Parts: sequence; structure tokens; C-alpha cells
Amino acid sequence: MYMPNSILDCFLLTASCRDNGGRFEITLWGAGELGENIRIFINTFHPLFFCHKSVPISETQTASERKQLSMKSFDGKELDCLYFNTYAQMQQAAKRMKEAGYRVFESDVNPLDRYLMERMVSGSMTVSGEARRSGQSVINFTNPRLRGGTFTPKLKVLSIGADAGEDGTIYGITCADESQTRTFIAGNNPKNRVNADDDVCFCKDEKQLLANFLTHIKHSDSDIIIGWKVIDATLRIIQERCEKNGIRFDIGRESGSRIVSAERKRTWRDGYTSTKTVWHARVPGRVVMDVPAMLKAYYHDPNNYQPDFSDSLTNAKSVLGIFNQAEILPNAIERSRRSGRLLDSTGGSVAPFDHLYLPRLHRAGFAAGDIADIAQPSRALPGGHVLDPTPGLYENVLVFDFKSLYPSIIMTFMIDPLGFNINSDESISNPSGTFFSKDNSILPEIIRELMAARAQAVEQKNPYLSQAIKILMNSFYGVLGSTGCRFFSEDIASTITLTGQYILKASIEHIEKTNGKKVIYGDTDSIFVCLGEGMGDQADEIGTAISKETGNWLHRHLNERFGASSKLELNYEIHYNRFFIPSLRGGDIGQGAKKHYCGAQIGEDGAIELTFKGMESARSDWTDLAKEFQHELFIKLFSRQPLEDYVISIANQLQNGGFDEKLVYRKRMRKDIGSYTSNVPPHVQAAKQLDAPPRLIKYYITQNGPQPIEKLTSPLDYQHYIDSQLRPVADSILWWTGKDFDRLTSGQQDLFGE
Ligand code: DCP
Ligand code: MG
Ligand code: MG
Repeated sequence: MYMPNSILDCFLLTASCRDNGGRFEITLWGAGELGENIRIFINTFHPLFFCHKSVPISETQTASERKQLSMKSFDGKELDCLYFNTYAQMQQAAKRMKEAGYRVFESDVNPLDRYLMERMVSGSMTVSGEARRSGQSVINFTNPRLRGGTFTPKLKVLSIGADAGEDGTIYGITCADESQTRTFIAGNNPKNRVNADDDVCFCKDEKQLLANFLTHIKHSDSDIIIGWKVIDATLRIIQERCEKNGIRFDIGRESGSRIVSAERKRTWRDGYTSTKTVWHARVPGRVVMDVPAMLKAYYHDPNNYQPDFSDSLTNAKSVLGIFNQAEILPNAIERSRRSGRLLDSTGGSVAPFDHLYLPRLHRAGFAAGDIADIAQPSRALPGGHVLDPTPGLYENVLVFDFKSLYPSIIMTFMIDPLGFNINSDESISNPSGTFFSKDNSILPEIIRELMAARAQAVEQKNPYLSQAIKILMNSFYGVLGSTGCRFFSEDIASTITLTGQYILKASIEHIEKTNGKKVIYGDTDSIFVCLGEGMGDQADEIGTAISKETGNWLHRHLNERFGASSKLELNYEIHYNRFFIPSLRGGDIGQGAKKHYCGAQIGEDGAIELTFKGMESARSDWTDLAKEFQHELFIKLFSRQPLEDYVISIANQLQNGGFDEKLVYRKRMRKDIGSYTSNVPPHVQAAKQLDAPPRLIKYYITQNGPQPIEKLTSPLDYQHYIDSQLRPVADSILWWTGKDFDRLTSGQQDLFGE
């Protein structure tokens, strides 16, 4: 059916491109407002990059067009745009020109990405042009007009799980969506539980099972396919079995679905390189999301979400439950709208920066360079300021933290690659001594929009989305200091951190001066103010007042000094009734450990809630015993109970075998076992004793060295646990009371009359 002049809102699901028959082709699939599947085919877009106008025509012959533009590079030179028929021609031309000594601009931007970014498509888009309806519900556009939109789609999700036998054959597949669950079973395998409520289809063999499954995928026509390890396990195996059975692995909205592998190389600090095979799903028209990967991408701990693995049926259902409960889809949609990445993206920061920045830069009349052309760093970049803490026990500590510090600095001081590079009538200075244009800036505006999105996420009580947007914003500072980004600049990145240092120091000085209270610690953008004894009742009032007053003062100060309009907000975060900073291990007594503390909030009923930062209790590589021991010591310290008897009794019980089950070390294997030759760490020594070591190694230290819990033969080395688990934890607190672990446990304290 022909539909002239159609205008449709849709959300981008999948995008692919290729050179075909001497042209560059893009295929996009989107989901429409009324559940239509929208297929967009483009073959009139020309891959492009820029070069200096001064490059001779003879050097750019392979371009299908060389266009004069009113665009410049950051150094003020005029640029031409070179268009090509294919991506391959574009890449070859860029390579040749670079070899001939000419600079090229943005030749490393993928033309598919460029097509989308220049139309400001971030997930949502409006398509207009003539359309043709085909099949059930596909609307086809060829070379339509496309621009970014604001539409939020309602997407259909299908969860899949599969059961395979030892020989790899598949005997069960379940597909679960909101309204129905369908299980396909080959033969009469008794391992399959069959529930009367669930729709079960018995198939004569694997081939029929696969065919029925593919038909179901087609009919249920979901926008999203999810599962637990759905790409590198479920779909990969289904693809393999389809091949074996001579069936086409067509799980997309058109043919061409593939699960493909790529080798990812990684070089470790010790020079060892490992390669890992990663699997990608290329499915036209359907987004494939691996639930554990998406959970991680949205800052959930996958360990808190364990699906049922008993069979494909319970698995598919429980994974769908997890997917919904963790609100992965709404977060993915929102992040796609903010970053321009596709829905299945799990991270990355350089690409979102390009996506948001480049089109705005072009509209301002400039093009950026290639990543390969950035100057290599000449110095280590400064980081945040961290105060030297004074160790000890404190009463009533208030914690303040700047809201989105680096993004706020970017907005306040108009920090921006374009604004840094071009001359401008009006510029704004900052504490690091650099200058940025006041009237030509892009990044502050991008950040402003993201800030608003984060505020909205906070308002909607969505901490995961808020965190995702926070990381995206902070990554925009991060990429400016990373050589993987075309906008890398030591000057800009250090302007941000040095300004952060200035703001932290100035605020601390101001708070101490105006309130007469001591700041005991601070890190990057956090400030710990000690009110002292008896101030508990007024703490919140004082905290709110300090936060407001400091924000106002900064506003005046930054305006007077730099002509900046402050966007900085100092949040009052928490009041700890008691607070402890341990002494630095192996350091002088008066030296506190940075980034280590324990705070206690004491409820009206006297209940104590502890917060650990950096300490053993907050780290996974310490034993349960050490954590419980530390926890209890702090409870006693904060409630002013003596510690000595407790320390002695724990040490005794340990040696009498009373805590054996709490002495397990857990450590993850990060490299191949074979890569350790010298200096084999304990967990690897333990792993080597197992035939098939798991990734997470659980082991004990015994009198015969490390042994995995599965193969424990020797008696435990209690002295080791005393030395490395109890003593350091105890001494970091005991020094404050003038005691020490060895004297206590050897019974010598009496000799000193304590
Ligand atoms: N920072 C960073 N990367 C991180 C954490 C922090 O670049 N993973 C930098 C940027 C932050 C600054 O340190 O702006 C302060 O860290 P916070 O954790 O306080 O983060 P924000 O101030 O940005 O956000 P919030 O509003 O949650 O405090
Ligand atoms: Mg902060
Ligand atoms: Mg902070």
C-alpha cells in the first residue's frame, strides 16, 4: 500500500550499513507509535570527511564531490568537504591523503553514526516522506527525511531460555512475554516440567523444535529479545543448531541475523596480554539485550538478581521478571535519548560525546580533527584535591558534597573545546588561568540538558537512571582527558580539576572562617565538618545553613573574581553522630589514611548504623571474620564500651577453631592460570589445585599454603589469620585507646599496669 507524505514518530531499534553495488546503504529499523515496524532504507547518503581548502584538487580525485564550505578547523583554516560513494572509498582516500602528508578531519567518524548525529537522532526520530506498507505491519521508507524527536515508545519484550543436552542438542526452548509463555519440547524429555497453565508444544525432533521456535519469534514479533547470557550462550547455540539442521537462523524482522564473535585484546600491567572472545548479536529490527550485561550497565549488582536455572521455562519467566523489576528498558530508552547510543549499548563515552558535540560544532562552523592526530600527553593530569585527614574519633560530623561538581564547573566557567580554541571578544577566566569564550560554547549547553535529565530522574526516584546520567556527564570530563577522544586537551582537562581543587579549598576555608568549626577531611568535592560534642540536636539545621550559605558565598566570590555565574551547589548529605578516621598503617601516629573512614548514625532508640568507606568491611577481599570483627569493634567504640576483652576472646576463639567457616578468602581469577609463572598469588596457587577452577576462587591459608575449599587437606594456619586479618583491623582502632593487639593477646597488658 502506497502512503504519500507520511510523517511518523518512531524509536530507533537497530541500525546497519554496508557498501553495496558502488553505493553506501543504511538500513534502520524503528518502532512506531501504534506498534508499527518501520524500516528505513537510505542509499543517497555519502560518507564524508573534511580537508584543508589548500589541498590540491589532484589529491582528492576519488571523491564524488568536493564542496566548498564556510567551515574551519580550530586553527582557523578553511575546510572543504569530501563526499564519497562508498565507505571503502572514503577510508582509502583518507589513508592516501594522510600518507601524502595532508591533514584530514573527522575521517574516523563512522558514516552511519554521522548520518544519525547530523540529524540529531538520539533514539527518538521523526520520519517523513513517501512510505509503502508491506506485510503485516511493516512501513517502508526509502530515503526519507529524518530528524530527532522526543517520542517514547512502548516496546514488546520477549524473554527466551533454552535447554540443551550434554551433546549440545536443544530439547527445550521457552519464549515468555507479558501475556503468554510458550515452551517447545523435542521428544518426551522427562526433564521438562510441564505446568498446566503454560502453553507447551511437543515437537518430533530438534529440527521441528527450531522451526517452531523461529515461527513463534516471527509471530510474536517482539522489539526486544532478552535472556540470561542470551547472546553468547542461548542464541549462539540456537544458531549453531540451526546450521546443523539446515535451517536459516532468521530471528530478525528480515533475513541476515548473525551471532558473531570478535576477539578483544587486553594488555595487563605486567605486560601479559590476553584475548577474550566476545559475542555480538546482529539482528535486523530486534534489539538483543543480555540481562546481566544490562544490569551491570545500570549499576545493579547482578548477584542480587539470580534467575532460576532449573529449566528453560522457569528461566525465561524469571529473567523477564528481573528485567522488569530492574526497570532496564525505561532506563535504556532514556539513556539512548541522552547519549544517542542504541538501546543495547552498555557503556562508552567517546561515542556519546562525538554524537552530541560534532553536529553542534558543525552548525557553529567548525570541524574537529582525527583522533590519530591528537598530541600525546606531556604530563600526568592533576586530579581532585584530597585533604590529609587527622585520625581519631569525632563527635557530630556533617558531610557535604558538591552536586555534579565537574559538570557544574563546566557550566560555570563555560569550559568547552570550541570556546577554548577560538578567539572571542568576551571570555571568562577561571582559577587555573585559562580562558574560554563566553559566546561560543557547546559543552555547557549539553551538560545543562543532562543536568535537567538527572534532576528529573532524582525526582522520579530512579537512582539507577540518575547514576547512569551522572556517569555520562562525568565521562564528558573524562574524555577530555583521554587520548581516545578527538577533543583531548591537557589544558581543558586540567582546567576542570584545578578549578575543582580551588573550589574545594576556598569553600573549606570559608566554612572554617564563618562557622568556627573544623573541617577534618575532604576529597575532591566532599567536605567533612566536625561540630563537636553536644551538637547532635542542631546538626541538621546547621548543615542546611552551611550548604546554603556556602553556595551563596561561592556565587558572589566566583562572580567578583572571574565574572562567572556559579552553578555550584553544595549538598548537605549526612550527619554522623560519631565518626572515626583510622591511622595510616605503617605511617606515623598522627597520619590518617585517605579515603578511609567509618561513620555512625545513632537512632533515637540507640541503634547504630555504620557506614564504611575504603575500610576492610567495604572490601570484598577480606574474610567474613575480619569484617564482623571490625563491625563489632566500631559498635563498641562508638557506644563507648571497652574493646579489650572482646579482642582477646575473638583471638582465642579463632585459635580454637571457632571461626573456621569465616576464614574463607574469595578472589576472582582475572587472567589465565597459565600466565602466572613467577610470584603466583595465593588464589592462583589454590586454583592450580583444581581440575576445573571456577572464576571466583574460594580458599583457605593452611599450614601447607593456600588450599581451595573444595580440596582442604591441611590444618588452617591460625597464626596467618591472626597476623593478616585480626591484628591490622584491631590496631587501626586500638591505637586510639592507647592499646595494641599484640600486647593484649599475649596477656602482657598487666605488666604495664593498664
Ligand atoms: N569523578 C569522576 N569519575 C568518577 C567519580 C568522580 O570523574 N567515577 C569526578 C567528577 C565529579 C567529582 O569527581 O564531578 C566528584 O565526584 P562525586 O562522586 O561527588 O560526583 P558528582 O559531584 O559529579 O555527583 P554527585 O552530585 O552525586 O555528588
Ligand atoms: Mg559530588
Ligand atoms: Mg564527591
